Amino acid sequence: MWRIRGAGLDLSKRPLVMGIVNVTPDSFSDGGKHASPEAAVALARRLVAEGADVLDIGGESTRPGAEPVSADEELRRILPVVQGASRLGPISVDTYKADVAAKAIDAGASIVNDVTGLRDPAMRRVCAERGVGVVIMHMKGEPRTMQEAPSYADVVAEVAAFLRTRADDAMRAGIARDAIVLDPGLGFGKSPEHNLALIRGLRSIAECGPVLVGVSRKSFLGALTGAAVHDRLAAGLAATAVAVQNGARVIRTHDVKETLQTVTVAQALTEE
Ligand code: HH2
Repeated sequence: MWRIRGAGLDLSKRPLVMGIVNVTPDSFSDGGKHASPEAAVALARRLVAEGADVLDIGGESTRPGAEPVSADEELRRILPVVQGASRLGPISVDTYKADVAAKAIDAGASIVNDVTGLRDPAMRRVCAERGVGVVIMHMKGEPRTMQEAPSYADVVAEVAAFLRTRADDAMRAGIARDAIVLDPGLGFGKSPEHNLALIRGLRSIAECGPVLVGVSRKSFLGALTGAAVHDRLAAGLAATAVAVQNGARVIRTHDVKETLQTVTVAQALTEE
């Protein structure tokens, strides 16, 4: 079970599908499409109807090269959507700002998805006090510059060590072990080859705790296939199937219906 604020999400039957709701003008694949609260809540409703187990609501793009936005602006974007979507199912808030997380939790979120891996002690405190679930993600550098020649001696070992350290810090701050999900952060300070190595080597990260991956529409899929951003669904589903075989327990995606079919079949074909 993934413990999320007094409730639990069952990670044992099949991998969970986390549907992406980007309330941003500039996300890399869907920027501006759901920027009004009404459009974002309508998307949330559609993703739940398609079978999303969790919704991940974000108000700041973290695509390569993105500039940060203020906490006030992020809250203005997401709060009405968190409020409007919270009766649909469990809500995750995609933020690295402690203030934003606290207000989103008050508005109904029960998971904090932090692309900086709970680096900020204030964020660890907020998550511990409120008993929310957390996603601890690996990122090398920061979005503005992270894709400028990322390098690792052994990407899988380094990402696993980072996630283990950050999970230990989180537990020292009072976050329960079973509230924590780990994410290698595909596309965050990684070359196409680094992303492939991480999916191939996911087993060794899964030994540290339940793993979430986000491959949806990402550029390493384009680097492999030549497909443009809106034409990467099949490529992403192939990567999803292998990630599930290698132990992924949560898949973050824009395309819920297709991803749910993929994880269901991949799970059925995976020997435990
Ligand atoms: N990827 C993105 C954003 N948040 N969170 C986690 N835990 N894992 C990911 O792989 C991840 C994430 C980037 O994708 P998207 O939200 O579609 O784009 P943008 O950051 O441009 O809004």
